[in-house]
Amino acid sequence: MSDSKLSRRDFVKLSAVTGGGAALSTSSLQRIAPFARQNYTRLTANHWGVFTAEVKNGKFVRAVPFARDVQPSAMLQAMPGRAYSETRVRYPMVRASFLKNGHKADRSLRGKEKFVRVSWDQALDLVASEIKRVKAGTGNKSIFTGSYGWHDTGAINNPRTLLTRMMKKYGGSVGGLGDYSTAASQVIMPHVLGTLEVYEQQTSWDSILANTKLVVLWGADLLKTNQIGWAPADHYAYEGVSRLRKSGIEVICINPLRTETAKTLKAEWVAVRPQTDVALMLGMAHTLYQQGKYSKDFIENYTVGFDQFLGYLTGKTDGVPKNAEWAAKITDIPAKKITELALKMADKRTMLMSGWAVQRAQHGEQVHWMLVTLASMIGQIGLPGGGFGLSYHYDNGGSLTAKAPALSGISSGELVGAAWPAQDTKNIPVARAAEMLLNPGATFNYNGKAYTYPDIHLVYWAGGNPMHHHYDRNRVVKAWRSKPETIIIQDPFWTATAKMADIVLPASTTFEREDITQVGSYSQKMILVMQKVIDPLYESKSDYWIFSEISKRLGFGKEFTEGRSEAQWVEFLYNDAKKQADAQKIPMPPFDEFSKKGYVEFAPEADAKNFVRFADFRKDPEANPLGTPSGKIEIYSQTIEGFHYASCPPHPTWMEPAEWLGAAKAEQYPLQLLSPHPAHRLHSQLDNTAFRQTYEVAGREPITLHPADASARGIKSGDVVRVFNDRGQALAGAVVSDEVRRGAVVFHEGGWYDPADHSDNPLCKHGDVNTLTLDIGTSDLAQGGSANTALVQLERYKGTPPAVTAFNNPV
Ligand SMILES: Nc1nc2c(c(=O)[nH]1)N[C@H]1C(S)=C(S)[C@@H](COP(=O)(O)OP(=O)(O)OC[C@H]3O[C@@H](n4cnc5c(=O)[nH]c(N)nc54)[C@H](O)[C@@H]3O)O[C@H]1N2
Ligand SMILES: Nc1nc2c(c(=O)[nH]1)N[C@H]1C(S)=C(S)[C@@H](COP(=O)(O)OP(=O)(O)OC[C@H]3O[C@@H](n4cnc5c(=O)[nH]c(N)nc54)[C@H](O)[C@@H]3O)O[C@H]1N2
Ligand SMILES: [Mo]
Repeated sequence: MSDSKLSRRDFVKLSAVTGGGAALSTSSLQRIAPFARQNYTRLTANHWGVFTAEVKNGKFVRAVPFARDVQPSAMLQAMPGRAYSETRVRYPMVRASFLKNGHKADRSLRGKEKFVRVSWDQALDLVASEIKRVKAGTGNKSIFTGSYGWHDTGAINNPRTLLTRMMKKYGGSVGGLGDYSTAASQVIMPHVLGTLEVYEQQTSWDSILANTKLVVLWGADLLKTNQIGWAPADHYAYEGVSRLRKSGIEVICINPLRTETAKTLKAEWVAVRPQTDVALMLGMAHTLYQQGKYSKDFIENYTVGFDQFLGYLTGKTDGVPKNAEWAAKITDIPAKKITELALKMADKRTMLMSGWAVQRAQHGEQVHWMLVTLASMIGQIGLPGGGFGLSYHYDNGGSLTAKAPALSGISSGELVGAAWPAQDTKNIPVARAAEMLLNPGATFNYNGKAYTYPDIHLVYWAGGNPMHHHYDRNRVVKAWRSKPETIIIQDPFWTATAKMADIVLPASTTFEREDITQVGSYSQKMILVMQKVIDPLYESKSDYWIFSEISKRLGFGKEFTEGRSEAQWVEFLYNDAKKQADAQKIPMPPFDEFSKKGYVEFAPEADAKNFVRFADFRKDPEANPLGTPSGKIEIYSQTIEGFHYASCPPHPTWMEPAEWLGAAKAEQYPLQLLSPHPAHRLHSQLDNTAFRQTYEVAGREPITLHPADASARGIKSGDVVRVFNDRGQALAGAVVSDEVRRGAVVFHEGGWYDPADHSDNPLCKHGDVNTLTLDIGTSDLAQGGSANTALVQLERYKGTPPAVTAFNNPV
């Protein structure tokens, strides 16, 4: 989609800032250790896609996208700047008083004091002795290695897996359960559909283009979020969206924000009030029921529990019919429009494409449950181009799946030793991490069982940035400054998390080591060697090297590495995949040939273009039942009924969230805070490059607000504003635009945290949205994070805004 508005605008803006070249200053270049003055190229890949790294005079200067990438991400231009960022952690570092007093050091000084450079031997000895000490004292269950995060790609250097592998060989540790992305849906969907559903291949784009008459983007921004993938992105979705634009197929965007995807596709914009999608869907479902326009055949043959749901829908059980008029009051969409939308969707072949922000909110479980219920009433699930899809916006869902072997990674391994009693409570839902640290011994519910939070004494985080990703920053900081005795961070950069640690281990970036990866989480179209581009900068080391060295000190170095170097693992994993391929008659060259070329490509399966999700179930639900207790779609779940959770009733239900525009609290904090994912970063990653100059406003993270909300506060575009609520406060740069609905503000996640002082409620000078979010679980069922359940107020910042120091190193 090389002609899309998004890409053209980005490339123009970018070349103005970077001159089309590398995003780094000459001064930073000069400080880098001298390399051989060599010119060469290397093929590699990371979350952003496949590219060739150009090296000039020993320096990585440019990432040139893979020739057949239909829409490379503009963010590729930030790659050299990522490698040479001034924020690189250059050496192993230890917090001054921790070096002196060990775990007895004053924890409240975290983030306040200097770090001292130590040798690798000293750092590794210290880490190993801390792990030994805690294990001997309070046991493996007081070591937290949840270590959630979007570290880079690679089957070998997956720091979270390597950390788990190391700790399993040492008797175990407390890990993280689920993710921040889809926590609510991935727990409820197995009850409803028998699959996680959020990570499933979607009905193909070809099927959509040939059959669909109406595409609904339900809180999904395909052009923005498909730039990156968990495995390197193949960008197939851009071809899909490009063809969709030319096809003339009708597109509707239901979103408080008019997205780039909506604009590119000239979609009708339905600016729903945030967090009220369940009410909107109920209003539509009521319309279809009342007018007899729903598929009785589908409901009867493919679902269970519609009758029990009906009592709620019609108001028989609670006296409140969930009709279009009822929904209009909650959603701020006129009843006529709700009726019209419902009838249109039932009338045409419709694909409901939903993103995930809708479920990253309190009661987030209900949204996709209600979407599946609505799609069931429309009755097109399993038909070409019809039904719903929860991953068109992610990992390029809807691409063509190749006939390819699975590339495995180094495994997290088997638990060794009896230190960890056999029980299933050792992992904590990832978004409950601060809660766990603050409330050891407290019980919580999760998916039908009650658990107890362990008492954590040591935290080891490698490849994630909790001081970006976790909600309610002041609360996380409080947890870190009060509870754990030891905090170890392993990252290439001085993130806010690293600044708040005791021991900081400098990981190299993927450009500085060799690895292997599959390309395209769904398409699986290639296996590729991530060739090393440059030598490790400063004293940084690969994650594999670091964990191997610590394992050695813990007494099981050989068991950890299985005697293989990273290069030997690349060959081993390739040959393992080749064994599967040979058995399936999929052509794969011998390793030497592969490693010379750099990649092997796999052809799409013969019928990939015709793939329709749920087609088999549709054809014969008895022969191909779903993995639910009934084998059918569960509109009412007896399993969930048995849990007796007020926060997650047994059928889709509209429940008011703790903070929304209809809450009493909206009088004090009248703006709903949305924190979607940034178009020009991967979470907090790349913010520490010159690339941020392409989106920053007044040197801060932008916040977008409606002209009426802006003028009521005397705010214009370019102003520095203070965003605040009872939990926190942050500065941001105002963007006034009627592309966000009134009453909502858009403040992307991932702006680097930059506290102005060491108080309990410091002003973030740069714009970390999680200073303002609410740290509560989605419900007792999934305990996901509730990013989008937050109200704020906003004012023009008076006086001279303080200088941003987020990208300064603490040494
Ligand atoms: N308000 C709000 N908050 C959110 C969200 C939201 O929608 N709103 N979304 C949530 C979601 S869905 C997610 S997935 C999380 C993301 O949260 P994170 O995944 O924690 O965010 P990243 O910024 O990607 O952090 C990855 C870290 O890994 C480091 N890293 C990169 N490569 C390597 C490597 O090779 N080795 C090591 N050791 N480290 C490496 C990076 O420098 C970075 O610090 O954020 C969540 N937070
Ligand atoms: N460029 C880029 N791409 C990414 C990422 C990134 O950081 N940067 N992160 C990756 C990761 S880890 C994940 S989990 C996915 C996230 O994928 P998503 O969760 O789908 O992405 P978001 O941007 O949070 O939200 C998508 C849309 O939902 C809308 N929305 C918010 N609240 C509501 C609401 O109440 N109702 C409706 N109808 N719409 C609403 C937002 O305005 C936004 O346009 O993206 C992945 N892709
Ligand atoms: Mo995510």
